Amino acid sequence: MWSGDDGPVRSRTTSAAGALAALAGLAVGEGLAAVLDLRESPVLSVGQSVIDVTPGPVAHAIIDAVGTRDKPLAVASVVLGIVLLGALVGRWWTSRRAAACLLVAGLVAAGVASVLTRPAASPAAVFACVAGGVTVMAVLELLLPQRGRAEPPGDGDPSRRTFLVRVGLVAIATVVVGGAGQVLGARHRRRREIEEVRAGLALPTRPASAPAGTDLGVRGQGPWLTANRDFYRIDTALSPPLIDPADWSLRIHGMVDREMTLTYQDLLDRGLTDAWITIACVSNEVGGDLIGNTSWGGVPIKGLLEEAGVQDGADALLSTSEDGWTCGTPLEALTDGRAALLALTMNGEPLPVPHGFPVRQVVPGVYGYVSATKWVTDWEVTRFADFQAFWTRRGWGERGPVKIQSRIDVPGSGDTIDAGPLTVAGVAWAQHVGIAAVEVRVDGGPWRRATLAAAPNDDTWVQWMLDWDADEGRHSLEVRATGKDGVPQTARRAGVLPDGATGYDQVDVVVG
Ligand SMILES: Nc1nc2c(c(=O)[nH]1)N[C@H]1C(S)=C(S)[C@@H](COP(=O)(O)O)O[C@H]1N2
Ligand SMILES: [Mo]
Repeated sequence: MWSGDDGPVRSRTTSAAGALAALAGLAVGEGLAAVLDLRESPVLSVGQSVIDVTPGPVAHAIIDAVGTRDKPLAVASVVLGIVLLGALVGRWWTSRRAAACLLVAGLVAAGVASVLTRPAASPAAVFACVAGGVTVMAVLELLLPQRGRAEPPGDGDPSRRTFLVRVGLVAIATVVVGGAGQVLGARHRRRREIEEVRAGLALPTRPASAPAGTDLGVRGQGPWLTANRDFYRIDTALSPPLIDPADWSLRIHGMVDREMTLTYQDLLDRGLTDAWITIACVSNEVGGDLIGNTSWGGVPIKGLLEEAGVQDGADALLSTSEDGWTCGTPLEALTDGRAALLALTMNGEPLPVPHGFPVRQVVPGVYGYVSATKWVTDWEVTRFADFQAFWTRRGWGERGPVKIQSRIDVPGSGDTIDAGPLTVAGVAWAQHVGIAAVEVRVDGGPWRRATLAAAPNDDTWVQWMLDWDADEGRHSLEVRATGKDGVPQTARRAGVLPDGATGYDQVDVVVG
């Protein structure tokens, strides 16, 4: 039985109708975005705005908790938020129509504000938001028409059957429109096109195998050479920019003698240099896996800056990606002779789309957020005093040099292992300084020196291993590294904010 306008059954019905109307509105907005070839749908755009306005520490806590699932989470939260607000609109629809309409208008306004402030703003995106809002109201008008208080529909009431039929029809239409948008979506078509262009590129490199002696091959330890598909991915892009190399260019300007614009072919004409480089994220906790090592192929940044002619007084390169992310890199790290690359390839393949296709930066010795701009399209030679980049504005350190770190991979934390001989193994890194030694201690005892694997240069991580005769009981293993500059890793524990975590990685095991 329906129990009158304000009863619990009625309010459950109106909430459900509102939620369905919100889903229908989303389907129409997203479907239109797909059909109109929008770079970013309203939901992606709002999700992206949420990511952009999230304060640094909160963003970090979220990445920490959910890892690289932060993107689906952002989208899911936006959808859930809209559905919940839709339920409220539904509840108000018959009793407080003005408030309900205001709430819908507010949601549309938030969507419009978001799509208009994105770098890929377009009037068509405004249209998609408005159409979504109109759909919400149209569906509610269909499902919850104003009716006289004298005639509440009962269970066998024809108006209830009509209601249910309409709910069913709207639900089917929502799924069809939403699904069609996904399948026919221009973005998906575009992604396929770009993947084809990428697959068709014949670049003068091939996948390399790990140099002899770099991989100790200890069971349970990850490989020295990280496969592209296993490489960590961190960026603020909800959907990666899709750029055809034929359309790509890099503008170099600011404190330079000669402004330049480089095309993809211009880079290929200069010839590609290959370099083994380990890159790491500043958000990598002690013991964490936001780090990867591969062979990058590209044009040395130093030579390009020399061509442009850096003027006196400049100390920073402000790089911007096609989707508006910014990053400031110390000019020193780009010109002191280290293998700082404008990279086109990753492990012998054109860069995968999520890793910056067609062109990104890779700089050994500084964290990704101050150096590794993916989908890069603009370089301004400037001064740190004159700008703040995406993450520095959110409280992260200005220059971001990588801190020396070491990690125990085998055994794993909490493992139960058999008593007897065992190989403890892991990795250590201090890019552009190099690792001189790695030591391990058990239960706070004396430090014992581990065996180091080979490394082709000082810009990659180094695998290490140590034999341990484990006796029964609970044990705690710790590791520390010393750089080739003689400086040991600090024991002092620090979190990742503002410029990278410190402290020893520790693994507790039960030997039984
Ligand atoms: N355009 C763009 N480039 C970016 C980022 C980003 O958010 N947008 N994130 C940076 C950060 S924080 C890191 S750690 C590296 C990660 O590179 P990867 O995803 O290829 O591992 O990319 C850097 N380049
Ligand atoms: Mo990062």
